[in-house]
Amino acid sequence: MSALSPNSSRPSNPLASRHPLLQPSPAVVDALAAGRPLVALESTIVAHGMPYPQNLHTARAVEAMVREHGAEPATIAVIDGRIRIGLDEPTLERLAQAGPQALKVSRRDLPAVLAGGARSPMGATTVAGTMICAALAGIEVFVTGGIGGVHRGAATTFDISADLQELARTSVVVVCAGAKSILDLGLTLEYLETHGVPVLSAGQDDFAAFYVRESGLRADQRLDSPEAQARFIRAKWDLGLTGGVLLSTPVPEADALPRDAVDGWIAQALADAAAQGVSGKAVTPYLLARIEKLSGGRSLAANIALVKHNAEVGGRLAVALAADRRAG
Ligand code: PSU
Ligand code: MN
Repeated sequence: MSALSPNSSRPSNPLASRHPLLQPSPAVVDALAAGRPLVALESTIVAHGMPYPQNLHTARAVEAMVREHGAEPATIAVIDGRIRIGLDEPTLERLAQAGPQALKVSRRDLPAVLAGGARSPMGATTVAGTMICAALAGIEVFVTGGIGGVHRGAATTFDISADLQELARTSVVVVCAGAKSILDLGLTLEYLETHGVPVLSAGQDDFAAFYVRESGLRADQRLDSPEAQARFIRAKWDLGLTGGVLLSTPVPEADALPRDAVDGWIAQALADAAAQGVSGKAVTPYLLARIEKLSGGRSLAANIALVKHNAEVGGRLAVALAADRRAG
């Protein structure tokens, strides 16, 4: 593990000093050595959010998009009891094929996939899980599709994603296309406000609603340029205000789905989940898969398009944040 690579004198694991369980991919090691900014990507979206092989193709396309905009992608997962920062091709393939057999890893689940060392189950990190690992690795920007939030009916189920609490405490920017209306978007924004999480929007005034561009709910502030976003983020963290920032950007117009159709699929998926008694961490993956079926795959195409767009926004932001730090 600690061997030097043959063609250089740099250590093979520059992240070991940050935490001994962090294991960067060779591409991430190279990016760190070159001073290229990193963008974290989650793995629950791969294992639990999309079917094989579209999940694998999407993961690759998203990585390529980040690279195209000047940053290095680092897909995060827990494999063989180590926190992988960047996955090489065979490992990404393994995770994509494992699908729902991989453990869905949020904050509370991290010990379960680390405690057994190499015998631990494979772990696909959620937004919360990925934020924790990204912060450990010193990565400031993280791109996902949609975040978890306050579920409809949370007043009785208490179902509020750990993603929101993580945004409150962990200093990483999460770029997303808002959240699906399987959630209560109004309550999700209220929760974020209570916990002091700024919600920025790029490209429109509204917080985005995943397959649909507008949610009817305003973000706190619209900041279209990566430079303006970077200044806002630095201003927050320079004040000692730890915690995340949510940056929402809408699905590209050409790929957005009709609101009425989406509302119908979501209502049906929620009714099916209730009839089946689905609960706990199974709820979100169940709803995602159900909506894909009900939409005849249209939701998947929109999902892929929006994640790629988020990767462009996140890649540009990572470059601007790195420049802002250098300008200091
Ligand atoms: N929303 C999506 N796609 C996803 C997820 C959410 O549109 O793949 C995943 C993310 O990994 C998110 C997790 O962090 O689901 C939230 O799960 P829960 O609601 O159980 O906290
Ligand atoms: Mn939940």
